[in-house]
Amino acid sequence: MLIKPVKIPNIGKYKNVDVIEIHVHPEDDIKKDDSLITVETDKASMDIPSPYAGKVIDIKLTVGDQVSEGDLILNIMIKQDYDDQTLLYNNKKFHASPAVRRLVRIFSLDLSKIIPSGKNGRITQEDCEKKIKEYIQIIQNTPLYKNEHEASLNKKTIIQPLSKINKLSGKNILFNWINIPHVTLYDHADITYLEKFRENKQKEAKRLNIKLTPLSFLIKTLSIVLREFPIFNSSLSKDNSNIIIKKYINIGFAVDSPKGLVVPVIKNINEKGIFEIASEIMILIKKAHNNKLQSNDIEDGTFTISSLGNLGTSGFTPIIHKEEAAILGISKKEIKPVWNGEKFIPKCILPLSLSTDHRIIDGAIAAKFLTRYSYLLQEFNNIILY
Ligand code: CAO
Repeated sequence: MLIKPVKIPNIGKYKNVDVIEIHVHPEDDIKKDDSLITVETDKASMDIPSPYAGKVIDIKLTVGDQVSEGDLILNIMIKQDYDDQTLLYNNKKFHASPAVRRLVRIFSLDLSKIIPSGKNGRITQEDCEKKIKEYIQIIQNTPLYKNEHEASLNKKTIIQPLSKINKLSGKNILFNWINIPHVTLYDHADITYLEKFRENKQKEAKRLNIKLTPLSFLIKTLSIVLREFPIFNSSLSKDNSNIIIKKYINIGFAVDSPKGLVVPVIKNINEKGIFEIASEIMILIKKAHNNKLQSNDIEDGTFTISSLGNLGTSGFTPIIHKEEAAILGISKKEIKPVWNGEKFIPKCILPLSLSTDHRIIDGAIAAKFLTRYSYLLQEFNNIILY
């Protein structure tokens, strides 16, 4: 799929004409030449047709706006097959290696728009990456609303600057969302025993000054499954031609800090016990809340866990971090009736969601990973065996 802007075409000598009707809505599937809007000049009204078939993403105009040639009407998601036909035709004319052509296919790039820097006009991987970065920049710099500053002056809206962390994490999140093909699987785990065990250890934790939440148990169990499924503890090489499997297990955990989302990392989990992990979690959360995280605290993660369980939610799609292959989302545990073959019994159920990079991990292995994780959480008393 490719997102394309649709702009006001050449409308002759007219400028600043009124938009009097909008015929489409976000999410509409439209055909090429369907009417998008009607504009009115002092002489006549005219319909502006869609140059593409596809799905409307968002509409950038409202009735009453004045528009001229080149103004943005809406963004449209073009159907892959339509896109492929036009791009394939264009792209055949240019020199590029199979690896570069693969990248071009993944991102639906138009080679005619890329300036070649290779020998004899060859388009290199770096040329493609430069173009992708340009597109990301354009998306980031496109204002949400055409008249956003005017609206603010009229006190209809409030403009609130993003924090430094929001800006930085937003940039990374956008990059990861665009560049990594995500697949998310949902499951749940029966953590009744684990929660009883945790409850029994609270006295000891208190004595050690440790806050013992489910997170350290979830991280410890995760490290065992990562050892069993090393592909989940990997990343793609820069040229996308190799999988780099890491022998160390460093798990990052998302923290909702007052300045925005940060992800400190606990290193070498396999060498640590649950109290030690819980203690590190406390230290890193404190640093995150006081804006004191050092680069060493947030570097070298191999897998991330994002827990919204303390806040609620029954499921969500976590976004994979750059240089990782998957991410685990945790939602709110709940006591639910579970049928044991004879009667319903109350069980503590924890919802899980796992997003994987489909280039590295397909749905089948993701399902095995998640099922195994759920099993180990349920049979937490056996964890010492692995
Ligand atoms: N279900 C229900 N309750 C849960 C839970 C779950 N899955 N996980 C934790 N809780 C409970 C804890 O047990 C604790 O209860 P008590 O105080 O009674 O013991 C309470 O929620 C608060 O826990 P906490 O927040 O102090 O600690 P934590 O280890 O559960 O979580 C952290 C730490 C950093 C993950 C969390 O504070 C946080 O910031 N979460 C948000 C992460 C986030 O924003 N992710 C989204 C990324 S995508 O935008």
